[in-house]
Amino acid sequence: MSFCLEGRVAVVFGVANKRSIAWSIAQALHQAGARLAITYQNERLEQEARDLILSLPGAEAFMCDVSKDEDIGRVFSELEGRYGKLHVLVHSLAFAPAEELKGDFLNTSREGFRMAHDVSVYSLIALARAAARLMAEGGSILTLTYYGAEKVVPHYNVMGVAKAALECSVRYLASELGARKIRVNAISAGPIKTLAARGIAGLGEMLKSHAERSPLKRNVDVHEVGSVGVFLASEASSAITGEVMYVDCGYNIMGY
Ligand code: NAD
Ligand code: 0WE
Repeated sequence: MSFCLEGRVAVVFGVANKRSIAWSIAQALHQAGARLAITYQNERLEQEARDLILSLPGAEAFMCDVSKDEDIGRVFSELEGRYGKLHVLVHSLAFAPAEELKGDFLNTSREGFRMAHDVSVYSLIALARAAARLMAEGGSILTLTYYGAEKVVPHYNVMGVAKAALECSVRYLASELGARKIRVNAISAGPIKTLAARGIAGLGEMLKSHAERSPLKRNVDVHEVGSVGVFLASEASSAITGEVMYVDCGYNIMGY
């Protein structure tokens, strides 16, 4: 049993800034000894993301918009040329148009639904396919999900439907990739103040209520997601696949 990732190559998708869950996971993987490739979405985030990524010794930065097949193809051919093989893939990204996270779920638009599922769900399938080709020695694929996939969280709306599809995709991918010694799991994190959460109306109240109701009587620290990321990426979790692991201070177990 080992949490050590020395000699392992990991690619992490979804760093926007220092608050990103992807960044915490990347730092933790680095501390465990992994060689890191880290991606950011676009030119808008480039300056901040590149500076951050290059501050991790040995880490390399790549731009990838996961809604573009060409970007995914280019990044994985760069990874193949640079590292030859891959052991860990972290998928830490999601998007729905802002208006879908405000009003009624009943008013979800066709385009909002399509975008949410394309960026937040299909991308896991596309990245897993590209990564699996390079995981000749087996590997571990991780994604990030949220409780709104299974219970109604007001205003999470179409993202809840997308996260339900994401969790289900984790099971189908785990089933198919198991024979190649590739594991696929999701971390269901409690609410954390990141860029993706900051714009949400009522986030402050939600964090307060989460801290009051969770068994541990507090909110999740982003570093606690990083360490579970290392666990799921490493041989310490070698018999765990297709699973959703809660990193939420126990919030999900409560009925009242
Ligand atoms: P974040 O804003 O730091 O990360 C989201 C990332 O998605 C950003 O880096 C953004 O650039 C990227 N992204 C969006 N569209 C993209 C595209 N087309 N191509 C490439 N990248 C794209 O916020 P975060 O909270 O760290 O979110 C990471 C993951 O964690 C998401 O899947 C989110 O749903 C999940 N999550 C977040 C929380 C929370 O409360 N913050 C809780 C549970 C799960
Ligand atoms: O998965 C998420 C957020 C994902 C997200 C955030 C944004 C904000 C900016 C996806 N798309 C967008 N689009 C934008 O334009 N979380 C788990 C954080 C989150 O989001 C909520 C939450 C929580 C928690 C939205 C409503 C209610 C609760």
